[in-house]
Amino acid sequence: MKTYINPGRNTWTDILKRPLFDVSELYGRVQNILTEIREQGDEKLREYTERFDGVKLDNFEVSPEEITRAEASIDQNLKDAIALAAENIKAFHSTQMPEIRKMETAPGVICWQKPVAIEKVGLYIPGGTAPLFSTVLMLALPAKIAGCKQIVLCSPPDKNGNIHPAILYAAKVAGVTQIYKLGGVQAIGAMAYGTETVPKTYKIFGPGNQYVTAAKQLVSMNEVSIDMPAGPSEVLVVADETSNPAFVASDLLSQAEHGADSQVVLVTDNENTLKEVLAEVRTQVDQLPRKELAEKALSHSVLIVVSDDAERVDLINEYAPEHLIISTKKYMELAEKITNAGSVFLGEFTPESAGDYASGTNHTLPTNGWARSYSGVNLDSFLKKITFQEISEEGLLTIGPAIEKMAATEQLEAHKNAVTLRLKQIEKNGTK
Ligand code: HSO
Ligand code: ZN
Repeated sequence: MKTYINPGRNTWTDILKRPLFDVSELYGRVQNILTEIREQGDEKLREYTERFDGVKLDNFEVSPEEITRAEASIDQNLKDAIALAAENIKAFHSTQMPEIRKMETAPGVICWQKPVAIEKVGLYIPGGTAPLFSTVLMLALPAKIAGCKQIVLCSPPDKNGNIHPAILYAAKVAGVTQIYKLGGVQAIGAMAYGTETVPKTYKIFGPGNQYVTAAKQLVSMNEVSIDMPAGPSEVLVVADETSNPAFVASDLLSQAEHGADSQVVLVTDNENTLKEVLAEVRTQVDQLPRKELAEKALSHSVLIVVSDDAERVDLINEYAPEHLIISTKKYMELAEKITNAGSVFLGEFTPESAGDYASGTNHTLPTNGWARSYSGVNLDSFLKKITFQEISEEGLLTIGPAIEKMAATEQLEAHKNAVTLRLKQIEKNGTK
């Protein structure tokens, strides 16, 4: 890990550069696979599943018997943990349902906005070294609360043609309607275009490797929408002399163990805290089963001392971390000044893991600086809002002349006429 003591502002961009995540060089290959899936459907899904996942499948859909078997194989403690997490995620996301508020913008002009669920959504859950069944809860529960009718989930099969039982169980708990054994580009293509087996969806959510990310970007250009641009996971922890160095180190490492391209950043106001945290990171990383991945992530991570309070705030906002943990004494003072971050964790007993699993907030968050303009996944991500308006004769008398004038200035005569004709009739017949 590199350390910096009061680096000049002009060096911040360089110091805080994320590991490169440009998938555009994959576009050509990924687009070819997508085109084949679009044109030949299931046949190509079968071919690519055999090639990339090493398993021949006649049927991609997970059967009710497989779900029952998965459920039976999961121990009660895990079921209880999933139940607790699901309750909190449901509670938090339920409060996000917007109310319909009819309002009169001018006398007789009534406008309102109605949230309507996206009818069909596609969720992608990666396989691999860590089966992220928690992500199933983070995506499917809000989809259910929003009222999405079809919640399709794809996750790659292992060599025996199975999906991890915890993923299947979480999908059942969260109300996923169909589960398919499909990974990578095949899964994204299937959910974007639809095939004989897999229904077409309207918005695709979820993390994935570089191929999945490239596929999501490509299909979002003309087929479906996607949750947000993806990049490697990251955390920025702010600590001072009151912080517990072991806690801080464990937070840095919990993000570092996600993958070699994860990035972790420590920001503190003094050199002593930096040294203590670094020593703890070294001790703890040695004991991790995923030590190798974590060490790779640490190799491009940074520890920074910024003595000036205002500068510290500026540096954090400039970096726009996906996760921001503030373990300083006066954490609320700093929290109020945060303008760019995906999710903020306050005080020394609020680890990022809480938000990753069970506190109720969503863990699908903007990475790579996208927190400057994107929110993490929330109920809104599964809704669109339709506006309605109802105008009375009185209402049109109030706003009509302004519309006529504006339309004429834009030289859009038909627009103007749509008002003029009605105003003339009102003039003739009077208002009711
Ligand atoms: N920290 C990850 C989410 C996750 N962590 C899932 C554990 N499981 C990205 O926000
Ligand atoms: Zn995590």
